[in-house]
Amino acid sequence: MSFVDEFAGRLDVAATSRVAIPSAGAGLDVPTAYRVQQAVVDRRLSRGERPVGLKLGLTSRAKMTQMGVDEVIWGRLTDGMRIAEGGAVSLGDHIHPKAEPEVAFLVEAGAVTAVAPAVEIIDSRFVDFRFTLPEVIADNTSAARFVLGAWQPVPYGIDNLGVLLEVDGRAVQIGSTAAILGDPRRALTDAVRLADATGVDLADGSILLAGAATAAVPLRAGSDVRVTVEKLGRASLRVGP
Ligand code: 0L1
Ligand code: MG
Repeated sequence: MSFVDEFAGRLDVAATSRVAIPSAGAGLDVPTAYRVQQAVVDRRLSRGERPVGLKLGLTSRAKMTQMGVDEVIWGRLTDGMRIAEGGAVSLGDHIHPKAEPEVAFLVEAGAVTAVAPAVEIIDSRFVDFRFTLPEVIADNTSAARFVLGAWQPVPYGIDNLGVLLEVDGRAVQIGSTAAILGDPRRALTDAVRLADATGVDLADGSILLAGAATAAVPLRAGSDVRVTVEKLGRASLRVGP
């Protein structure tokens, strides 16, 4: 078995068995990491999931500095990751999930045609979210689940909208869409460039999660999580056991 298949298999087992694996530290390069990511996602597709889009990660200056990089990273979304607006996510289906507030774009013919508030659930398959940059790329950028609020026309001034993450009605993170690459519309430019460079199809109707506007917050069973983005509305989910 090749290194790529073996590593993808370990990440897949970690996700399905909910047992995190330790970081191996240095040794993996970024191009190989994206091949592992593809192999991880292929395993999901072979179980019947469908690709529905892309997500960007490390889009805030704070996270880039923390990881010592100046490029965003990207992962793939499938229909199996999507939770309906107001739906439930089970804590027991994950390792140590966290919620972060995002905006999502609907991409048609290479352009953004609508935008929605979103909650992304990230769940690293590495112990304690400790990984190298290539490892988190291999791990599909910690992608686990996402919820989209209602699609809206792209409002004027989307580069500086207030973002609120609430748990049980209490504000736990407050930020601005400006934290997403300085302007979340840059997510499209970056995603198109990355898709072109790697041959990934950003098909009509693709969802693009543009990146987090604040730090991520650990999920607790029994809580309600809500993201509100000024002018865009809300996306919410319940956390079950
Ligand atoms: O969506 C994200 O920004 C996550 C990128 C990976 C880093 C992490 O797991 O915090
Ligand atoms: Mg994210």
